[in-house]
Amino acid sequence: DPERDAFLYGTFPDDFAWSSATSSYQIEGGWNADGKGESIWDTFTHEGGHVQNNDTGDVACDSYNKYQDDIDTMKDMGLNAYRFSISWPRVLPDGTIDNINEAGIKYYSDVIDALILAEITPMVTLYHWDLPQALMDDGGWDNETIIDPFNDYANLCFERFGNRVKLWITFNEPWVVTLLGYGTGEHAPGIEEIGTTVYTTSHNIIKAHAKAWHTYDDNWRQSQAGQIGITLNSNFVEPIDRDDASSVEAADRSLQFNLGWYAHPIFINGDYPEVMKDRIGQKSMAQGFNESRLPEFTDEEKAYINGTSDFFGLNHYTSNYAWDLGLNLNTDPSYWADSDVGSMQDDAWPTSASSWLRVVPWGIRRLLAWIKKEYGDLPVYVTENGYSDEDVRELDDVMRQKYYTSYINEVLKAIEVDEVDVKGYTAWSLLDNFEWAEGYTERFGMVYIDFSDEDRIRVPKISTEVYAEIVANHGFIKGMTTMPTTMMTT
Ligand code: GBH
Repeated sequence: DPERDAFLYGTFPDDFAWSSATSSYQIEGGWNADGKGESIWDTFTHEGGHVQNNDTGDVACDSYNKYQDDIDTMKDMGLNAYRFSISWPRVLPDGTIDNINEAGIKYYSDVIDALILAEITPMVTLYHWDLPQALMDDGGWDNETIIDPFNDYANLCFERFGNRVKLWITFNEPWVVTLLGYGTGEHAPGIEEIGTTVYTTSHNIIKAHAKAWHTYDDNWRQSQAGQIGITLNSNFVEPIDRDDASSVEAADRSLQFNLGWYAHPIFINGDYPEVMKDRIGQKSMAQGFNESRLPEFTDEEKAYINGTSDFFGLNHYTSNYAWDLGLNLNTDPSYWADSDVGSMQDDAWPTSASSWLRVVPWGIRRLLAWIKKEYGDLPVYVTENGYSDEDVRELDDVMRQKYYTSYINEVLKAIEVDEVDVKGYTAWSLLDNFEWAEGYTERFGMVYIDFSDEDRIRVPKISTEVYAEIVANHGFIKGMTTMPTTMMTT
C-alpha cells in the first residue's frame, strides 16, 4: 500500500505543541517527602510481588529534586510544552481538602514557574493513577462518594495553579485505571473483577470527570481562560479482512468497547455506545444477572456528561487486527468476552521491549481519522506516543528514532491530508522511568537513567536529537540530517 509508505515532507501549524510527557509516580520519587501521603502505588509496590524485580517508585528519577534538570533537557530540545501529572496525595495526603500539604503545593508551583520561565507550556494531568490510599480504604473508584473529593482536589488545583496552567487533563486513560486496576489486577489496587467492577468504576470515573469539567467551566474558565479535557488510550483496530463486513464491524466494535466506552458519553450524547449496552445487556441476562453489568446513566446524568471535554486527548502506541467471533451468550462475565472480537498483531510488525507494543506507524493516522469521523472535527492532542527498549544503556536508540519519525510523519498526514485538527504531539517519555508492573525493565525515555546510580544522572539518547530536529524544523524538510536513517522501512 504505497499510500501507507510514502514519506510526506511538510510542516506543522505554527502554534503546534511539541511536547513530552511523564507522570508523578513514574518519575518523582520522594514517596514520603515533606508531608506527602501514601498512594495506592506506594502500597502496591511496598507489598511486593506485583512488580518486576519488586521495583518501586520510592526514588524513581528523583524528579522531586531534579525537576530543573528535566526542564533544561526539554529547553535544549526546543520543546514548547510539557505534560506532567500532579500526585493527589502529595498535595492532599488523606485525599481530602481538610488537610492541605503546602509543601506539595509549593513543589508543583515551583515546577510550573520554572517551565514558564523556560517558555514551556505546562499541560497538567490531575489523575495519572496514584490515588490517595486513604480513599482506596473507602473503596477507591468503586465508591461513588469519591466523586466529591476528586472534585475538591481538582478545584484546589485550579485555584492554586490555574493562573499559570491553561491546559488541564482530568484523567489519564480511564480504560487502564479500570481494566488493569480493577479487572486483571496487574496494577494497583490489584482487584480482579473483570466482568463487573471494571464497569462500575468506569461509571464513577466518567461522572467524576464531568463534575471536574463543570467546576472548571462554572468557576474558573472565565477568569483563567484555559481548556480542560480527558485523555483516552487506544490501539487502532484494523479489520483482518477489509472485504469482510463482519470483520469491518468487529474492528469498529472493538474501538467502541475501548475508546467509545468513555468518548461516546463525553463527546456524543452522555451515554455508552449502543453496541456496548446491547451486548453487555444480553450477556448479563444470559449469565443470570438481574440487570446489565454495564450501569445506566439517568437522563439528568447524560445531559451533565455530554460535552464535557474541550479537546480529545489521545494516547496511542500500537495497532491490531480484529475479526468477529459472533455473538456468544455462553461466555463468562468478562470485559474481554463482552465484545466478541478476536484480535492479533502481525508478526512482521517490528517489536519493542513491551509485549503489547509493535511498531505500526499508519495506525495513528487511521485512528485520528476514525476519531474525526466518529466524534466530529474536534481539537485533538496526541498526549502520549512512544517506544520501549530494554534495560540496557543503548544510547543510539535507533528503533525509537525511527518510531518517532514515522509516527510524527503519519500525524502530519492526518493534518495535511485528512484535515484532522491535531493541536499537539507528545512523546512518551522524556525520561526512562518506572513502567508500572514492568518496573524499570522497559524503558520509554529519550533520556537514559541508570536506576542503580544514586545521582540518577540523565544521559540523552540520540532520539532527543532526532526529535529536536523535527521540532526545530516544525516538521520535515528536505536535507534534515537525521531523516535518511530514521525512516521506517517496514
Ligand atoms: C501509558 O499507558 C501510560 O499512560 C503511561 O503511564 C505508560 O508509562 C505508558 O503508556 C507506556 O506503557 O495487553 O490488553 O492489557 C499505555 C497504554 C494500554 C499499554 C494497555 C498497555 C495493555 C493492553 N497501555 N496496554 S493489554
